[in-house]
Amino acid sequence: MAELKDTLPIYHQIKQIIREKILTNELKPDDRIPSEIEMAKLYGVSRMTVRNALNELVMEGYLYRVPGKGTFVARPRIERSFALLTGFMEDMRQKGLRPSSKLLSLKQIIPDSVLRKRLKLLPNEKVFEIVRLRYANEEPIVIQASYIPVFFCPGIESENLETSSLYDILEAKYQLVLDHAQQRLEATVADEKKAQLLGIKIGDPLLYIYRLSFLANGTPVEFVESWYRSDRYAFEVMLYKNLNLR
Ligand code: 16G
Repeated sequence: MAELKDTLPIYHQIKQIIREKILTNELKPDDRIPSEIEMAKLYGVSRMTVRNALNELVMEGYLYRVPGKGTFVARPRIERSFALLTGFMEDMRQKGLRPSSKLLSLKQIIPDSVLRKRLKLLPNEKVFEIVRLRYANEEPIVIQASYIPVFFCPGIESENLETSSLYDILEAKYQLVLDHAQQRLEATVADEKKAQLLGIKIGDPLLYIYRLSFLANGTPVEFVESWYRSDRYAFEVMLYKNLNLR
């Protein structure tokens, strides 16, 4: 029988043991963990106790269940720091993941009044609406809708937005160097369309993020709405007591 320390509730100790095995890579993504019965025997506890520990690990995103097959180790969330103004492809490459994108639509539209104000446009100035589904290692992670005034990037339709980074194109072809951005993050849930694109269930949690990016002189260039799978993506923010950044 495996050793348990007696200071913490038993289910909590079992949870810690499994969590540690995941964090130290002893248990790897998609490994099947022993069944409730096997673990109950191993630790000399009831099946209910094991189930409580596993339920919490599922809720915290460390494990996932496949009905009829068992409980498996989840892939770690992709963590992203807020501080740097980088694009999706660059972020993924830095993490050693393979980024790819599917262009869902690219068209010119007349922005509604909210978007027009955000991008400081005159009435009738059009924007490109670029909608992409973006993957890391072939797994869908985020749906992104970018809005950029047409006068900033005429002809962007002929660029390959599936294989190239939008930020790279803006910089290399249109000499638009983004300098800072305002970003907002909210919790939401997947509707039918988003669930289908992201390979999740309707009502599953999503991180909704919008970002308005500016040139160094304060001109807004791009407004983006993103819907991230919250089981696969996490954001981290560094906080300072004294802010001397600018
Ligand atoms: C990031 C940005 C998004 C930008 C995209 C460009 C967030 C929340 N969003 O995903 O605003 O449009 O990168 O990526 O970080 P790309 O240069 O790879 O096309």
